[in-house]
Amino acid sequence: MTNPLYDALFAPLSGQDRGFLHLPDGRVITAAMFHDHAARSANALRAAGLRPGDRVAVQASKSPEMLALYAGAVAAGLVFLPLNTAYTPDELAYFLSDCGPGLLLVDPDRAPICAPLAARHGTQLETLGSGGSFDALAAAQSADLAPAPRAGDDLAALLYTSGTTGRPKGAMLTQENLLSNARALVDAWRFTRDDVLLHALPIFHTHGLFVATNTVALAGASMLFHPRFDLDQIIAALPRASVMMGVPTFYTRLLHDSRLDRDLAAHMRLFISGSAPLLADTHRDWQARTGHAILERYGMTETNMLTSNPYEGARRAGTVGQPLPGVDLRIAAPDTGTPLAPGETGMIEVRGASVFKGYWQMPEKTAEEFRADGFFMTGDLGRIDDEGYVHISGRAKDLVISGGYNIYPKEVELLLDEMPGVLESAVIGVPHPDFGEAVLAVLAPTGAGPDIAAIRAAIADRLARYKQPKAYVTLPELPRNTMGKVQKAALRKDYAQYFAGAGA
Ligand code: MCA
Ligand code: AMP
Repeated sequence: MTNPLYDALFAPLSGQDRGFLHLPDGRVITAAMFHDHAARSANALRAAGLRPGDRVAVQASKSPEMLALYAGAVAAGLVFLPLNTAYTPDELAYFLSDCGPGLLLVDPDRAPICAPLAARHGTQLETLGSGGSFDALAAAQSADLAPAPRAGDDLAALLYTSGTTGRPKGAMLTQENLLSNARALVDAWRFTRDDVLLHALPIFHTHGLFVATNTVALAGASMLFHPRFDLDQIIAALPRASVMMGVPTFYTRLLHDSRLDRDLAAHMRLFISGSAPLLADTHRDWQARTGHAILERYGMTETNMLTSNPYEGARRAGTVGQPLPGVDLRIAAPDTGTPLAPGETGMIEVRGASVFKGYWQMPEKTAEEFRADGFFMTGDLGRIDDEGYVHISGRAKDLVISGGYNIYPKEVELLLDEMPGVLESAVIGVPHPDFGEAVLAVLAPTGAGPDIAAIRAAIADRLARYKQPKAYVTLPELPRNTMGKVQKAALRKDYAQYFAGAGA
């Protein structure tokens, strides 16, 4: 039996002298070195007692070691669970209790904070990178590897997405979900082994981990592997790259820099944007400055990539393009699931090989989000125009996307509602020049009213920084409709200009 994802993505790297990861400090990790590191990581995971199907959680800085751990986990048949480095120990505790990983890997400096947590959940703890304990364990292993046999339907990864109830759900992604999507993207975006991807995204989410690295690995291409988006470093690296993938904030930050011009982008073949809406103005400004039309695509953690503007043909500003091969996409009435007439706006629903298997140990929640005929309800609202391009017009789900990170207001509101002086809260996303949307908290007071400084301090250790409101306003009461529901749309309109002057 085979291990389809490992066999297609990572086995072919074996013995190849070509560069695979080019690091900003000048170090080059060849494909062969990466392969061997992945093989040692797989053997180390086994030595730690993990068996196929077990979860391995990692909350660590972006590094070649972390990417090799992912490849090693796939090789060993484990379920890879990457976690945002911004999550606080409180947030981490939830993931450990929800899916019981056999092993948690963290940066060495986080070990003292995470050790009691791991002990409480019966999870082994190792440290990764900068001479961590797992690196030592891996170095002691052989690079000979017998990959664990896996079927396409077996899980390869578990990625948590927050929910409208405030309780994160683990999206179960199979080998086939990931592999089919990587194949579709290599074809759609014409990746070849000559490509060099400028990689500055985090690798704990679908975009940076699967869309970027799976595509590169499958194509036999290479990456300029940057720890984060640093404007100067990105500008310095662009002339050596052929493709960049980014969230819209990457593009708006670059546009604010006078060094961005046609010469700087002359070596590039393709700029891709996703994870959040790219403003049509950004698309046009980018084309005017660089001569390149950004290719916008759309996807979700649960579904992988669903649509893409064409490689050849018109890349339309303000649209996310057409469904990728293998993706059935329809627009349906949100309440009933009845398909709507062409051009009408409704719920975007999808079906296909890249769509996940369900939420970890939440069969009821899973059933609620699928129609009887197998279509998954994305929670995004949109329409398909007469040339087949999908336009996203809004969200049926209460979600804020800030700089490409998702924030579910409910999770923040539950914390704010507990604070002294707060009767109730409404958390909304309003336009922000740098992050696209930013989180604003609207509070209704009780008693002496809220102490904002105290609230900021109280949530600091409980909520990842990017989820924390960038500003607070207090109103005598929250606006409600006749049904008693808080009118968030009205609040979003009232505060649409709130961050207009914020630095971009
Ligand atoms: C950082 N901060 C943020 C964000 N990032 N606040 C809100 N939203 C954010 N995205 C906070 C910092 O903690 C800091 O807070 C302050 O804002 C300024 O930080 P700064 O140094 O400017 O930020 P940065 O480190 O430069 O990061 C901005 C970033 C980063 C480069 C846009 O957020 C990023 O890499 N985003 C990509 C997210 C991503 O990969 N999403 C894909 C999800 P303070 O100063 O108060 O301490 S996958 C997905 O969505 C689907 C499947 C898809 O379609 O791809
Ligand atoms: P996540 O659950 O983090 O995978 O985020 C998925 C959500 O990001 C989708 O349901 C959309 O709301 C949003 N999204 C991703 N790509 C785009 C895009 N190109 N334009 C608009 N929204 C997008």
